[in-house]
Amino acid sequence: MHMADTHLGFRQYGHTEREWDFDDAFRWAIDQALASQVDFVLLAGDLFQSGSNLQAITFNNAVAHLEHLREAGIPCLVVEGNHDLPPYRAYRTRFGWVNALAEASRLVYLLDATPLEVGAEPVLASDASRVGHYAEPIPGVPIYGIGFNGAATRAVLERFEKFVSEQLAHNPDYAVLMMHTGVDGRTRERASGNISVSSMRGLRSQFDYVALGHYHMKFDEDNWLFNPGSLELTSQDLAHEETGGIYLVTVDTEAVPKHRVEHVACPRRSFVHKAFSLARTNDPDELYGQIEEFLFGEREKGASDTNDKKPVLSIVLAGTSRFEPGLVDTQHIEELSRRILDPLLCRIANRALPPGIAAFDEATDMSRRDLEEQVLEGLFESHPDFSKDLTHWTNATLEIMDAGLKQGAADGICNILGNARTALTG
Ligand SMILES: [Mn+2]
Repeated sequence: MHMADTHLGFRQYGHTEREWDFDDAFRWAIDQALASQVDFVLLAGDLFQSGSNLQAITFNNAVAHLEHLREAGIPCLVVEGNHDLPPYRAYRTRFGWVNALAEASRLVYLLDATPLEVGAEPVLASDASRVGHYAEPIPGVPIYGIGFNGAATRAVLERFEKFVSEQLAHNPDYAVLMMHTGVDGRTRERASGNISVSSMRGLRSQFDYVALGHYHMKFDEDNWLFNPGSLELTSQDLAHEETGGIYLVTVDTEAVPKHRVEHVACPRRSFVHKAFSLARTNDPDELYGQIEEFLFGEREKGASDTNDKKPVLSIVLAGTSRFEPGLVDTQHIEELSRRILDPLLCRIANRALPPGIAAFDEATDMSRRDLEEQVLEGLFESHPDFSKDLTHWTNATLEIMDAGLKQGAADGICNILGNARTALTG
């Protein structure tokens, strides 16, 4: 089983219940490992939300949950993520939380093998010493790890490739490389610490499975690179992505391909998010009506949900308002929300701009989606052919953008446009 980014101790929005959600998700993943009787677990970094400010109870819960794996004789192999780093890391010691859990026999900690001098033998982690450069939970199946290396990632990978070509001359039955790193092209930001799939090519013949962590959305590449996604939702911005979870991997070295990989989504608290544009609303009462209608719709949807956790609700007011946006009573919106949807918590952000202001400067904590919606609305609003069906064309454009990003064929995009036009003209 492969998981990553469990972020234990994340008190999202300052809410204790959210902290327990992350704990529940971790427990769920461990239960999956137990139920499937896996041979070993890979945890590709970011076990904790904050190694530099780790609470005793969070550490204690990790110890307790991991104990279930130990009792079942299932080793849990881990690399250190950027969130796991303890404070004072630079101060003479490399001992961190992951070491502490290895000392307590809860984890097997895989250190980067790359700093090794050429010719030096990598250290095999064993039951006696649960820290090493690689582990072999099953004879003939070596697992190597590379933790978070930030901007040095590319250089570390080059050294690792050299190390592998010199040291791994023997032919293992099945080999795994576990890494905590981002991959180019998976978010719009380009981070210096990312790897690109092409830069990994040299390792393709040496490793059968690359177990990634770091980015919180689920993705896989080439039946070779696997990123399970964070178990719980760490940011509203990722709510539209496929739900993160675990990979259950079945290996048959005689078969082609050698593995069968199944992703199981983690049952999560639901997030309900909606942006209302004040560009389309004449006064606060009309807005309250729209919100009420939306909340009733969500309540209906939630009724058929098997998840009994109350949702996290977020409502954003955006756009250039037709009236003074300060007239909106956010407390009233909160009361409506509590009465109709009864969420765990309700976040309301009024980012609407007063009439006549076309610019927006408060984009910092808007989701990308809201921002795009706002920009498109602004563009369509100023165009006589589109302004009367603003929402319609905004939605159609967002759909086309999505299709484009997913490398949709031109035909698919034409269909979306055709459908959008037919919907208006009948
Ligand atoms: Mn993470």
